[in-house]
Amino acid sequence: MKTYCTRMVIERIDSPADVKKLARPDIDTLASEIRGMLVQTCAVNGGHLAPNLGVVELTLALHRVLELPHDKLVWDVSHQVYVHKILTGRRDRFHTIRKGGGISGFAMRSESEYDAFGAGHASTSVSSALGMALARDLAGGDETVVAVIGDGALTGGLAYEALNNAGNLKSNFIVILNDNEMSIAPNVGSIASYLSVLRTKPLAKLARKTGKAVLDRIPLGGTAKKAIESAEIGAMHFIAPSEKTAVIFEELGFRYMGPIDGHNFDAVVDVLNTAKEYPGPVLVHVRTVKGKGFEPAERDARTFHGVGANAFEPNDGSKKSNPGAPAKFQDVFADALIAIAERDPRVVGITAAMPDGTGLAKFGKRFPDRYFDVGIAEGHAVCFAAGMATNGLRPVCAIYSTFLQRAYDQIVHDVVVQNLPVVFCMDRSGFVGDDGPTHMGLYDISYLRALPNITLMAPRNEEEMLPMLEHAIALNAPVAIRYPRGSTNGRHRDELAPIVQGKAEVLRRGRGIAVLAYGNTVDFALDAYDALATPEAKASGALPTIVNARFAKPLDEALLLELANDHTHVITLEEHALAGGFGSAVAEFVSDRGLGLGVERIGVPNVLVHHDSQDKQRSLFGLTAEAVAARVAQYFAKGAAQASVRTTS
Ligand SMILES: Cc1ncc(C[n+]2csc(CCOP(=O)(O)OP(=O)(O)O)c2C)c(N)n1
Repeated sequence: MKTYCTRMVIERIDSPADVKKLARPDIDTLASEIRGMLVQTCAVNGGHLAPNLGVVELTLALHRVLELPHDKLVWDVSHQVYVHKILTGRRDRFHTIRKGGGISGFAMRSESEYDAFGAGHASTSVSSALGMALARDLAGGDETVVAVIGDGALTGGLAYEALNNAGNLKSNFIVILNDNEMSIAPNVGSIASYLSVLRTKPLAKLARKTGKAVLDRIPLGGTAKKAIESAEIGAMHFIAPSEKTAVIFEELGFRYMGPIDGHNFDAVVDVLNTAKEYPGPVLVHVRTVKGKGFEPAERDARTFHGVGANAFEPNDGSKKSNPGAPAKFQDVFADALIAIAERDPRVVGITAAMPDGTGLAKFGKRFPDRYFDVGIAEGHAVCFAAGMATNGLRPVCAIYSTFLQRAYDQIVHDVVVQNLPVVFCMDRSGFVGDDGPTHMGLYDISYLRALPNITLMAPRNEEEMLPMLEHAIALNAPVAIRYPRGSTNGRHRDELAPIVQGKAEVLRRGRGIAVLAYGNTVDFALDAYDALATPEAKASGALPTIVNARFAKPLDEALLLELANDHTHVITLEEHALAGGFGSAVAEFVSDRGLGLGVERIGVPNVLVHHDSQDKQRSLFGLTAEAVAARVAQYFAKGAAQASVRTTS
């Protein structure tokens, strides 16, 4: 009897060399097996499903043509690197992606020699790949260097700085523009419109007219030529030489090749082989469909750009509901901003390509004329806001803590130095969970606290968002408000004291030790208090003071002076780096004033925080009710021991 090998093609792929060995029909089988693995894994672990489904053939073609890891392949943002991971010896660990201890959802140099450059933020690929190409030239090397950048990431200014430099340096390297017409939401701006012109008419028509002559001059393989000649396979057209000046990339000194159907494996292989041989910088424009091969993701690439763990059914893409889930900070922020904007026509909202993640899309629906998505352009967003503020508006920039890092000089030079009333709403401040170190919002207090004029605030829970935002807009000066990913545990909903500039709120009065909590850490402090408040503790008065700090700048110095009267210790809590954070501000004041207070700071020491659940990340650094309660209990136990030593001696 004949036996058949039922081993899947994907099981034979342990390195890019195995992709090179595959018979051509096996490539199609492999593509479909990879898509199956992507859907099944993202349904459980969450992740960037639609971007990865869109680059399956492109990645396979790159692995077929390049000699990895000798050649260098750089992925922009690198959220679309899953297929590359599956093909580079990480297939067996793919089920661990984004889980604590598992592989990262982004490219990481420390994870694999095939990850030439780490990323997580957009628009860095052309610069870093160009740097690699120049280093190769200086060393006399021969490796091919390729950057893959999406049309969304191409809205970021850094990419243009690199293109400008590359055209001048004339080093050999390849930029692949993966054009799927989407950022997370539909791509915006004139570059997006320009690409759509390039993608189709009138250049395509023109190319068809002159196509044969053009093709004869381009050293393409047979498959690509046939594909172009038949003009049946997607939009595969080359630009006629006479039209080259109309192509911005040619103007910048690149040889432009495209647009190519990025799902046509053979055509992409041919074009890559051509680009590899071409002297000087080449830009290959491929068109892909975000979510390709999984109908729900093709239909709604925006939702399937990034999905949470266990968020959809892998068989039909239907959403798994999470009844009773508390409103997220991003939604609470959007509602608060809308409420304020209803009363104040000066208020406008700005997002840098994150309309859904920041909640600002909802504001945009209510106030389409006062809503601005500027693309992945945080620096521009901030300077644009500064300009608006000079002309009487009250711009609110909704930008994640980590992405605001991109705009630091604009914050300093354009907003703070001119003391302009721009409000920064920094979602995803603190631990972000499964995205890992590139996305952690752990530095904003440090990088903002050094600046004059600016006020730094953090709501302890969702209910404080509206009054804080009102306060921020009324201040008529730069303000930054930080709040975490998701929501607080919702257990502590005491009545709110009015927000007063630079004033903290004392929530529980104790003695000896005070817990000064900033932002969402107030809940951990209150939980700790509840756990400590036994009848004995209440009777002996061995309970801490709990403070909702509200402001990291200006600090409530009067409260610290007052606490120094009947407290010997303070513990500070923050979901932030210890260096330069809220606790540092407290320690500086205590030291400068020579107050007799011991300061213990709980936060993140000088280490990278890797992907895991937010809860695990919190417990790793002692930001839990249990850890805080244990520290306070230790303090009182020590005090009691000292008291008993005193009384017995
Ligand atoms: C500086 C920065 N701002 C915002 C983001 C959030 N972000 C991640 S992917 C993405 C869209 C990228 O679009 P594109 O490059 O076209 O890739 P696609 O997902 O469409 O393949 C955005 C805005 C980021 N990673 N970096």
